[in-house]
Amino acid sequence: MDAILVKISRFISLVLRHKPQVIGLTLDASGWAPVDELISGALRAKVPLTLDLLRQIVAEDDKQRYTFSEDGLRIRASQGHSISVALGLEPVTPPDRLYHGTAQRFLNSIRQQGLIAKGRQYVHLSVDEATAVKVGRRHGEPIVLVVKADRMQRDGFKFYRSANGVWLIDRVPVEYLEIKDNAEVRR
Ligand code: HQG
Repeated sequence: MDAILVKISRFISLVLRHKPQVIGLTLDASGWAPVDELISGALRAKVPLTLDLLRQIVAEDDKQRYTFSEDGLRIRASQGHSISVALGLEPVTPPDRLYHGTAQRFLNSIRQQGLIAKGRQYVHLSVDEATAVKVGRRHGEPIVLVVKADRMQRDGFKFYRSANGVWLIDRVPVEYLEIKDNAEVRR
């Protein structure tokens, strides 16, 4: 995706996940925003957004972060919110193992508290280790934690999967985590 589109996409992510108020937008309870209001708000903020560009961003975004409503009149982020939205996801059975990428420097705290959502609504997990390494690298020297999702599910924890395939859960207590040897991650 062009640099300009990436920049606009970052702005849309800020608005739809974290701060709709920066362009005077209000999301509904499920996180949807009217497309025309998103575009007019972006233009007021000097972000050169058009309907065509928005369609291109939604279609080409590397993580498929955004979804249009069926009628195409509304848009929302599929996951990643810090503001509270009801995505309307049903609990689903996870694969036996899921992965969470984090930074080495958080390990001591994670050993004490398990994984918590911090600024976001959910803890984010992936089905593959490669994705987890990338996610962890955003924060520093990456390390991948294995989540014993089968045991968690048996113990009554609810797992959700976003429209773009990210696994979401409220928290992961430390007894369900395996901390893998970091040498494997660096290979
Ligand atoms: C860590 C990106 C200390 C957690 C990615 C993570 C993802 C703790 C950081 C999505 C902790 C939160 C989410 C504890 C968790 N003590 N640190 N007890 N529990 N942490 O960015 O998972 O590009 O909110 O390990 O690809 O890194 O934005 O979460 O390192 O899917 O679409 O606290 O964001 O997607 O960081 O990333 P984040 P995340 P986008």
